[in-house]
Amino acid sequence: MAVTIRKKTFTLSAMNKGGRAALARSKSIDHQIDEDRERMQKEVQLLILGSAGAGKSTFIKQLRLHYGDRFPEQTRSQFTQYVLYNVTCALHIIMDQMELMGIKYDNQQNQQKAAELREKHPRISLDTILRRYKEEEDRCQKICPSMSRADVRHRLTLLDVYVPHVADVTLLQQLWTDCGVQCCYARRLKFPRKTLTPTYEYFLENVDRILTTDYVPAIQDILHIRWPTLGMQEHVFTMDHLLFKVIDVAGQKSLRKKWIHFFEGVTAVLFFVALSGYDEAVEEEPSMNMMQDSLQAFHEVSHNHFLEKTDFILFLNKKDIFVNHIQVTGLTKCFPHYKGPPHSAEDSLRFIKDQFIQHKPGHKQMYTHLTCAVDVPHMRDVLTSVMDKIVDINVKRSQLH
Ligand SMILES: Nc1nc2c(ncn2[C@@H]2O[C@H](COP(=O)(O)OP(=O)(O)O)[C@@H](O)[C@H]2O)c(=O)[nH]1
Ligand SMILES: [Mg+2]
Repeated sequence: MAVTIRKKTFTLSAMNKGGRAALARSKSIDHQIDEDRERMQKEVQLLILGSAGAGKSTFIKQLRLHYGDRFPEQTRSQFTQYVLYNVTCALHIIMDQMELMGIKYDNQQNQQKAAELREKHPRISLDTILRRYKEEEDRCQKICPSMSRADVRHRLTLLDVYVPHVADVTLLQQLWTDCGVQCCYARRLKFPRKTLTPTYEYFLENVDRILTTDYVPAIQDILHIRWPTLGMQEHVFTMDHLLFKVIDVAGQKSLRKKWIHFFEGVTAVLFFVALSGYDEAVEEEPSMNMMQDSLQAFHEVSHNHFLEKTDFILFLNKKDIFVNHIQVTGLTKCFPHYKGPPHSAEDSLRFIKDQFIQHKPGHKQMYTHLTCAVDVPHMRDVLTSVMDKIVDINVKRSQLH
C-alpha cells in the first residue's frame, strides 16, 4: 500500500502541467462513469408501447394502484369527467340503436332531451380528437420549429391537454331511466356486433351508481375508462429503493412515428397487444386487422437498432374478451394458415404467442404474459413477476456498462 502511494506521488510530481490536466480529466470521466452506473442501478426506465386500446394506460393505472398512491379517494373525482364522457358515448350508441330498431322514447319530452344531448355533447370521433391534437401540435411547431429531442419529449408531455366536455348528470339520468332506452338496452344482444364495446357495457351496467350527485369513481371505474393518450405521459414510482420512470405513449397509427423519441436509455420495452383485436379493425384504418397491425408495429420496434440490446416484455392482453370472442369467431379470421381447433382458446393463444416470437429478432430476450389489465388481483401477481424480471434486467444492464 505504502509503495503504491509513494509511486503515485512520484508520478504526479514528475508530471508536467498537461499530464496533470489529462489525469484530472480521466479521473473526472471515471467519476462520471461511476455516477452514471450508480444512477442506472437505481433508476429503471420503462417504455410502454402497443396499438391504441391495447391496455397500456390501464397497466400504468395498475402500477399506480400497487406501487403508487393507490388512487386515494380525494383524488378520484378528477376521473369523474372521463367516466361521464364514457357514459355519454354509451348512451349515444343506445340512442342510435333506438332509431334503427324503431323504438320510441316512453316520455315524449325525452325525444327533445336526446336531441339536446346530441347537440350539446356530440359523440367525438377519434378522427376529431386526432385532428385537434394535430392542430395543437402544428401551433407549437410554429412557435418553435427547431427543437431538440429533449424539448420534443417535454412538449409531447404537455400536449395531452384535451379533456372531454361533460354532459350534466340530470340530463343523462332522465334519458337513461326512460323505458324506451331501457327496452333498447335490454335488446343489446341484437345490436350489430361490437357496437357496444365491453367498456361501454361496463359503464351502463354501473350507471345507476354513477349518475348520482355524490358519485366518487371506484377503482374499477377508473380502470375501465376509455380515453386515448395523445401526448406522452411519464409516471414515476419507487419500489425497493429503485426509481421507476414509466413512459406511456399514444398508440394510434398516425402518432407512432413519435415513439422513437423515447427509445434512448430504455431499460425494457413493455409491448401491449389486444388479443381481442384478432377479429377487429383498426379504428383509424378500417381495412386493417388490429392484430396484424400489432404484429407489424411489434416487428418494427423490436428490430429498431436503438432498441437492439433492449429486452422486451410482451403482454397479450384482454384475454377475458378474447376467450369470449373465440367461441364465436375462429382464429382463421386473422390467421388463415392457422390449422388448430377453431374455437380452442388455448391453441389459439399458443399460436398467437408464436407469431410474435417469430417476428422478433432471434437474439432478443422476450418474456410473455397473458393478462387481463382490468383484473386487480390477477394483475397483482403479474406485476410481482414483471417487476422481478425488470430488476434482473436492470442488474444485467448496469453490469454491462
Ligand atoms: N375487458 C378488458 N378491458 C380492458 C383490458 N385492458 C384494457 N381494457 C380496457 O380497454 C380500454 C383501452 O385501454 P387503454 O389502457 O386506454 O389502452 P391504451 O390505448 O393502450 O392506453 C379501456 O377502456 C380499458 O379499461 C382487459 O384486459 N380486459
Ligand atoms: Mg393510453
